[in-house]
Amino acid sequence: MFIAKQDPEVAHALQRELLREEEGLEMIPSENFVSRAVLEALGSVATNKYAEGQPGKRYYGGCQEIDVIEQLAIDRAKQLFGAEHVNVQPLSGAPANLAAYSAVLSPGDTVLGMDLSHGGHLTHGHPVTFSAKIYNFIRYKTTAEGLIDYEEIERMAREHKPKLILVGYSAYSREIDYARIKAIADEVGALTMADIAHIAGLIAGGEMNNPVPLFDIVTTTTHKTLRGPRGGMIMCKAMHAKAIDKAVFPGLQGGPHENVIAAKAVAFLEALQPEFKTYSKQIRLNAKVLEQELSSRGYRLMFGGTDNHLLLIDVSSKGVTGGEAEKALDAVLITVNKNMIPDDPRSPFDPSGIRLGTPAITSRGMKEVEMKQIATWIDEAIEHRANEAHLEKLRTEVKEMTKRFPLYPELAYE
Ligand code: DSN
Repeated sequence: MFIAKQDPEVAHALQRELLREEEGLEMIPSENFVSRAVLEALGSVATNKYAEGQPGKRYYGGCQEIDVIEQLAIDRAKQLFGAEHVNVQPLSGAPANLAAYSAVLSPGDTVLGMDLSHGGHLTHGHPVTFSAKIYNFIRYKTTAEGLIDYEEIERMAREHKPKLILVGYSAYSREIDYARIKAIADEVGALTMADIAHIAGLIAGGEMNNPVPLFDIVTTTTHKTLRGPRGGMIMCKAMHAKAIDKAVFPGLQGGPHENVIAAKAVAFLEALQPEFKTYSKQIRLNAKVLEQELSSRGYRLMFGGTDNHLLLIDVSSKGVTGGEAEKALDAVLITVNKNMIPDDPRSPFDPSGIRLGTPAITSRGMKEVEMKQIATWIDEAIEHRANEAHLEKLRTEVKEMTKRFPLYPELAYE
């Protein structure tokens, strides 16, 4: 590796990060492990090129090969999701959402979106965001049973007459009835938008409902269940194509990151293969096993369980905060994130829950039997969090298991 000679400090940190990813169990549901082919595309010469504009219509010369790459990414995404129009240039999920809003909304317009603590996302109108300063976000919540409250959405839509109704979540673990939302939107004359960042891979693999044929706009990241590079994408009906493209560039962004777009193209080709269906099915099977194993040990699962890749768990009944549970699991090389639960009485810095998921460990080839073992370790780590000897024993066991599922066998930075 050139980097080892030229910059040993960065090389060393990368080597340590590689080791951390290999030794541990990555269970943050928004993370995944890309293939070597995706890594190669990310580190390719396409990073050198400016290509503002669209394939075939650029503001810079020398874009002939970049056009081929970006068109491949667009065509493959269209095929994967059945989209009429795709823009692969958004730098990530938050800019994709902002571009989508600015394409179809005027300042002051009303948007109906899910409350963050009920499984929504910051960019769906949380007061700390820039978009909340521009648009009038009204936020709906889940029912007392923890499910999407379609009747309440209908009531709120009739009352507030939003220009846009937004679904798609970052901690909600259940299926979404897109047809029902579309019917509500049609009744009040609203546009529909789904943010499928978390579940895009499950939709591509045919494991979850696909909003793309129904909704006006669908945004996603490409690095979660879709197992591509860190980036964003917007799909829409042909009637919104021009507005979406203009909102991304020149509205919000400059030159697209064409190395990332090359990596998106590679990841989409991978997602079109039959093995990806098997992969996405296994993600859900694994999440189901964790659901059963953890609820049988007395953990309270929000939303009553999971239909997708993630679990939101209230750990307060175990006498710990989300932050304490995250730390206990970190100590045994299991990486999760602390997370708010619906109407959490605690602060976001140390909430009542943890959120965990199966996309990354499933990419390593782990299946039901490993999930049972992992559930035992999670429970033991939380229960014995003050017992360093016990934590050391669990760390050793985790390392022994992860060794059996090599991640990047021939990769080294130093
Ligand atoms: N930060 C991402 C997540 O972890 O869900 C969403 O943007």
